[in-house]
Amino acid sequence: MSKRPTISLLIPCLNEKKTIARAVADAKKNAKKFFPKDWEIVVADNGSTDGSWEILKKIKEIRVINVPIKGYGAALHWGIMKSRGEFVVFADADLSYPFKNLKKFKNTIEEKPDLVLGSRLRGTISRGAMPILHRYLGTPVLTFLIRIAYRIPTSDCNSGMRMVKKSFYKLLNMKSAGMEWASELLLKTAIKHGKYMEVPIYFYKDKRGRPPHLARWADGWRHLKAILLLKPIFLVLTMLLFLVLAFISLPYSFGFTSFFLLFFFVVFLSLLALEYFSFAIEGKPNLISTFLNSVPLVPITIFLLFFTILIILFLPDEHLGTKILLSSIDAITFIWVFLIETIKTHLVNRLPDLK
Ligand SMILES: Nc1nc2c(ncn2[C@@H]2O[C@H](COP(=O)(O)OP(=O)(O)O)[C@@H](O)[C@H]2O)c(=O)[nH]1
Ligand SMILES: [Mg+2]
Repeated sequence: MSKRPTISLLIPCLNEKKTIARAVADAKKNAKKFFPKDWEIVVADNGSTDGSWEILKKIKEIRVINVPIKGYGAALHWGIMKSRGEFVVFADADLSYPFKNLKKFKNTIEEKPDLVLGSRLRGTISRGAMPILHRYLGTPVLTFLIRIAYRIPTSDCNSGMRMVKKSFYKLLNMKSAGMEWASELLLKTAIKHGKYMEVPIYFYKDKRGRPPHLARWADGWRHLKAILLLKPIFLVLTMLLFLVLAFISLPYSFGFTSFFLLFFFVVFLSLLALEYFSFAIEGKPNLISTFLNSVPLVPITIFLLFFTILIILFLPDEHLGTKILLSSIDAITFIWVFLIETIKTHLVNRLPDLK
């Protein structure tokens, strides 16, 4: 096998027949210019059915990988794991991130970075390239949250052009297959104290003339969830916030107090479930999993249910609010115990797959 190249240029592709050939040509031109004889191009195709695959098969000097799982994160994960370069630079197939940006990434290599992010917001964004909502709301809000919570000096957390050191990437134990893979990569770099750098890049309007794959609200929510879940302290803070709000609203409105109390309870149970779930998946016990494994959850819940039903029965109807609050707490507890018990039977104590 030939010598390992310094750089792999990776392009994720799902149904991009209009632009894929030009994207690969742009990658090739700039790879030759900035890394003569020291590059490879990898395209991670996600089961394109529009003819992209047929186009790719005809192009020389590239490697096309068939990714069996759907999702932007899956495509990039597969691509990075199959890349041979010491560093992997990736960018969309829609011609929005020109590969002339490669020069900036190249200049960082001597500083031995683990992750270099191409910042559009510190670079040059051409007219109409980024929807107003993303440029002035979505990306800045998520970026701000990540900066304060993870202490990583990022200016554009959603950028789709980045360079990662392959040996570092392998340590990250990545999980997300969707767009939130991008947040996971950034956050885990912060958690693992990887060397993080940024370079300003050019960002153009994509040339494919159809809507992006990105589902704005669903993907935004998934990014936010990734940000919250990688640091459970956020859930603790949210919980405390609801408790404070419940306390503040107490003299004014029983309705609001109940509302905040219920949300406090929901976040609290979510936190416990999350820790239990991570124990079930990773197999490493934590404080909460040890506790939940040692208490008889089902009998305790049944006892609590009876107890509250009695209160609801015997409390006069003027206390309708209290009755509704208690019923809601019961219902939530019931769902939660059901969830935890299902994790126990289906994940923790499941039968092995015997062939
Ligand atoms: N969303 C999505 N993109 C994929 C997938 N597989 C490959 N891609 C590629 O990932 C890149 C990013 O997608 P794009 O629609 O441009 O997202 P946006 O730039 O965030 O609006 C494109 O090159 C897609 O072709 C997939 O399953 N889902
Ligand atoms: Mg794009």
